[in-house]
Amino acid sequence: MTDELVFYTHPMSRGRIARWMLEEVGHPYRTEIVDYGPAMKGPAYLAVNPMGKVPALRHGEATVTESAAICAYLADAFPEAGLAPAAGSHLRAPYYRWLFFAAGPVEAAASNRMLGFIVPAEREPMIGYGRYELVLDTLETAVSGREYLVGDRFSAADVYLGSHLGFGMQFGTIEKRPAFETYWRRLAARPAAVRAREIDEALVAAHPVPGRPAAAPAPAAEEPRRFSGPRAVLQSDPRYPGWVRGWGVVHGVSPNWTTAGVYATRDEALEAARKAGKDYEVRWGSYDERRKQFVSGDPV
Ligand SMILES: N[C@@H](CCC(=O)N[C@@H](CS)C(=O)NCC(=O)O)C(=O)O
Repeated sequence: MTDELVFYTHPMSRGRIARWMLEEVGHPYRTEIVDYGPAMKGPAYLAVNPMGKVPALRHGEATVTESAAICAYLADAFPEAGLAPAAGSHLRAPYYRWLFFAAGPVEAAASNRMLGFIVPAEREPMIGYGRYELVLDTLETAVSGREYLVGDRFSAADVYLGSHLGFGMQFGTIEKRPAFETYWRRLAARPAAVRAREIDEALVAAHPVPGRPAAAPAPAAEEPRRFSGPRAVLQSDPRYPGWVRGWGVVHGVSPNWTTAGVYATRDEALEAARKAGKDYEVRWGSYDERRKQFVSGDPV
């Protein structure tokens, strides 16, 4: 058995976090793309990760799953990359703290936010993350006025927590705050981050997400439909004309919106919004990569 690194991933997944970490480490690795659907849920891949989820990493006889664990494992397995403070040093305190904070409270708060779930105030004491705003305020304190989370060096904690901030702001699950944007801009410009992004972007077309074929019929021009009540926002993806990234519910008049990460045709998404049984206003527009914003001519 060699100590080959085998990286199981999909270009549209949290595997992007692990790919960035692999690129930071700089050790050669072999990528196995696992497509959503039967390949990810079949016996061959379930033997690697019984969750049937990506990413996963094999290193010789060792297997590690969970993006945060993969980042931490790689930092320890390749100490020459300098991506973790020395074992036993006091800097392990912030290192573990922010890695675990991102994998636990941040991930849960952002996921619930995406689904429109708000923790009732009386339940906050028993929910690990308490309240979404509390998590964001804590993150803001962590990244404000400093370059990196741990001492004055970039580490695996920046890869993992930074990814949550970056992807979260991109998909609308983490609200944009100046401190997050400053921190993320610096991280996203790192050569390894750029390389990782380019590798995955190049793989997207050949590995579509289920329910979202590579070529979909172009949508007919449609007037935005107006309803009262919470808003469902449809976000189109320029790479897949005619298909929407998902639909989400925005309560009240808010510039923030959420997506459910479900891929569907526009009509399916409209139908799903209708079936939700409430009144919805549906905005149809596009996602401006450059400005990272939903663009719609339709006034809210
Ligand atoms: N906690 C895991 C989450 C992994 C995960 O949910 N991966 C998604 C893609 S981002 C997946 O593989 N979904 C496929 C499925 O569940 O069928 C991690 O951080 O690695």
